[in-house]
Amino acid sequence: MKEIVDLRSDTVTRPTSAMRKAMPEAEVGDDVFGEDPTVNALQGKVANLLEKEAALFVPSGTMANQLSIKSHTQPGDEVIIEASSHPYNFEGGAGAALSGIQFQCLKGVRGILDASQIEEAIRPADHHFPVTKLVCLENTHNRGGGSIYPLEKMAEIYQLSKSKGLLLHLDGARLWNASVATGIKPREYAQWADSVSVCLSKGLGAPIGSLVAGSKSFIDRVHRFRKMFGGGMRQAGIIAAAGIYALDHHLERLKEDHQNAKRLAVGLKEFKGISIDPKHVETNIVIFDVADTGMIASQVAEAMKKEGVLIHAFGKTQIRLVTHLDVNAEDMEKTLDAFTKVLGRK
Ligand code: TLP
Repeated sequence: MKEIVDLRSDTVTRPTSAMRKAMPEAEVGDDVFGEDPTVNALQGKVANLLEKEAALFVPSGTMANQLSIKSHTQPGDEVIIEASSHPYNFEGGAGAALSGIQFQCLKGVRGILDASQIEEAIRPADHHFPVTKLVCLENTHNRGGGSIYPLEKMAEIYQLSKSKGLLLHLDGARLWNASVATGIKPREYAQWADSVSVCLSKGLGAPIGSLVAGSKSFIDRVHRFRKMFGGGMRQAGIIAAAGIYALDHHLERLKEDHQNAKRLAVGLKEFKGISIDPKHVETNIVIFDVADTGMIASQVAEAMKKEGVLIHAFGKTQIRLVTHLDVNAEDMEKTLDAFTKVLGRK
């Protein structure tokens, strides 16, 4: 039987056997009482990596982002965010439903905003307007094609936010990828945010889990809302152990995912009708347009599936490929061969 190459997301990875072995051995306790030593160790480790006072383990990246938004805002506040960002587009409308905030969306370049755009968007102190309270950034930017926020841009936006009395939340679901690609430490990025969410279940290959990090008083609020949203877990050390294993063993190897993504981008550039610029592929996400191939994205995805390669159709003409722990260099060649069958060469 043909091995399937699954490039739909880096969330599809299965825990390695070494990771699975680390899980049943974990020391556990009731984390709602704060008594799970493995959860506490993971929270300490992530707080330390991000150089924040505290961190809290939560089930998902969505919950990490939404608890952060909830903890930073009041209903009716406005949150400035990039138009193709994850919290605005892919979290089920939670910002409005759970926090009663409204987003003001700004268009970035591959998801990256400039401080000047944000400055212009901040509402004046006039009772007609919502209160601008929070800025959300995403690094790497998913819909931006895994683009990396330049550190100096984050610093500028943070300094602007402080000067205007705003808070800044960073969706760092793939901050690990940005860090490995640039050599800039996660804490160097995190210094330019009041709160940071990070995921263990994307490139790092853990089955479950994200964390929110920030000041002690902020995390205390997040903790209260985690309880309220039903995200308090009990003997969660079983899954936290997988996260600790992932941070210890799967960080540096993200480089391989980036090389594999680059290989795909360079290979795809050769195809007729595909528009892609390999220099825009900075980490593990490859997004390209198939408008000029004569096929729409869902047809390409369907035809690729028949060749044993799963890909994600993003809208009518865009396709996303994501590299991860469960695919290797050989799979990239198989993928390019499958594209040759489906699309034909230039
Ligand atoms: N992204 C998923 C899908 O939801 C699109 C994916 O396959 O990429 N922030 C960012 C930047 C994300 O990419 C994701 C997941 C999340 C937050 C949410 O994480 P989860 O899925 O754990 O709630």
